[in-house]
Amino acid sequence: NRQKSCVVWFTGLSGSGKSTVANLLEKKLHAMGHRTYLLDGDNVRHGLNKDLGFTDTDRVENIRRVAEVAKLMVDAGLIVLTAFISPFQAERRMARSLVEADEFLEIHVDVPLAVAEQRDVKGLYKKARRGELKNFTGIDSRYEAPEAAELRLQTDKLSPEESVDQIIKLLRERGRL
Ligand code: GGZ
Repeated sequence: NRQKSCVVWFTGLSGSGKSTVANLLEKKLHAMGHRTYLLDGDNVRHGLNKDLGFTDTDRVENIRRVAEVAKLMVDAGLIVLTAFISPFQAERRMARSLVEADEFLEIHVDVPLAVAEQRDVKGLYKKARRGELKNFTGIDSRYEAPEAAELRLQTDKLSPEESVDQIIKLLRERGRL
């Protein structure tokens, strides 16, 4: 089970399915005997980044710190999964630049805004539409779709299992597993 460490960087709207796919991917990788760490809002925005909100400036800093932590974890030999909206092209490019070219896989979890808004698991889109939540991605804060992601997953057409299978296939093709 000699794994080569890397970053699997998920990007997509709130409600696109990043966390669902990342959590299932982590479960499968564990079952295969790989050592991973999943960075997401739950373990980063409540701790390391609890001083940050959702202005453009704060999102840039959020992603900068996540990218630096991901790099450290790659140095430690882990397969690092990150699940943040990471809405801006420039910060995703920066995150990529911190590791070797073949160590960064960008996964665009892509659903139409209407689908994410329809799901609205936490009712945040509704709040944003009512103006009770400012700077909400897709409503009054921009999302720059990736131009050259290694993989695009349309989670309104794929099951979580199918999405994970595609990522594992890609990791194998790229010699990471
Ligand atoms: C977007 C927000 C906002 C605003 C709170 N805009 O669906 P969720 O709830 O569980 O995931 C979203 C999460 C986004 O945090 P990230 O750290 O991934 O964002 S970024 O990469 O842009 O820094 C959402 C919740 O936080 N949330 N307010 N205004 N999402």
